Amino acid sequence: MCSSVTTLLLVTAAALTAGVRAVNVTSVITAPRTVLVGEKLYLPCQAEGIFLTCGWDSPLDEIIYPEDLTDPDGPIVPFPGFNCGIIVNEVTLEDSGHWACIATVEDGFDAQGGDVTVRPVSSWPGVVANVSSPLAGVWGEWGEVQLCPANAFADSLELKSEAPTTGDNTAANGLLLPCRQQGGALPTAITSSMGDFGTWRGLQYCPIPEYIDQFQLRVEPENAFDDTAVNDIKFTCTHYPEEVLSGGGETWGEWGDWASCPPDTAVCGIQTKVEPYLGVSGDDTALNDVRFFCCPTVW
Ligand SMILES: [Ca+2]
Ligand SMILES: [Ca+2]
Repeated sequence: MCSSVTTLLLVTAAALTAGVRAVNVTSVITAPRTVLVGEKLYLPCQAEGIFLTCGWDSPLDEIIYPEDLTDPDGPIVPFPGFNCGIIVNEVTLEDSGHWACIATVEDGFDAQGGDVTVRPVSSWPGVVANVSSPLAGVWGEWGEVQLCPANAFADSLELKSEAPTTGDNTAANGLLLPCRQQGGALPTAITSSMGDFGTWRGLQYCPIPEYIDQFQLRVEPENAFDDTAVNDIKFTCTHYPEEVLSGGGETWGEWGDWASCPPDTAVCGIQTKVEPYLGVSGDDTALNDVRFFCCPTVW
């Protein structure tokens, strides 16, 4: 017993001497997060290096150790894939406050955490802004506004676009936005209206647990030949303004400026402007404009 403690101290001392932290805790709660009563609260945490214990310190100042959570049907279970992570299956208002993942060493600890706010289900404040691309096509009609469920936001996007053809081109035709609750579930997806042409270009995801908060459209101006209006979309996610994701559409036209949700909000709804099919002799354009709705991520 004496020798194992000695070994641990020696190894810890060696790690410190080498300029390496003996333990390094990483957690994805780096920004405030809101969840609704009854949702799951995902608390991923990974501890690397030499540590004695690790667990989550709750707002009630109880430390919950994943290794103690042996009942798979219990109210709190270990988070698979994370050595120090836990999942609270149904949050209550008492779970509001600061959560910190803590790993202890012989002479101290390392911790990472963030604030969680739990709201009653009825308190969804709804849309606070809508944002539109400064550059858009001139044809079509606005479709219905579709909103994510309460406390859910678009965390990914898929573009439907028609690859170049020798006939009448339409390029971008529509968008699909999966909505993810801050509690983690993927309950639904929203689209507003869509054109009849094109193929789905693959879902582009924000880094978990972020949401879409900015977009720009690539639009071909009206011309004397074959019009296509919207061709492609780019977007960025909360806390990752430098990481630009692309819809993978067509390449006619120019990129417009960014349309950005206000601070501490993210995309929770969509409305599209689509030109209805004009028949075999018409010059179709399909998708012409996009409007995103923004809801507060913390309230
Ligand atoms: Ca189009
Ligand atoms: Ca056309």
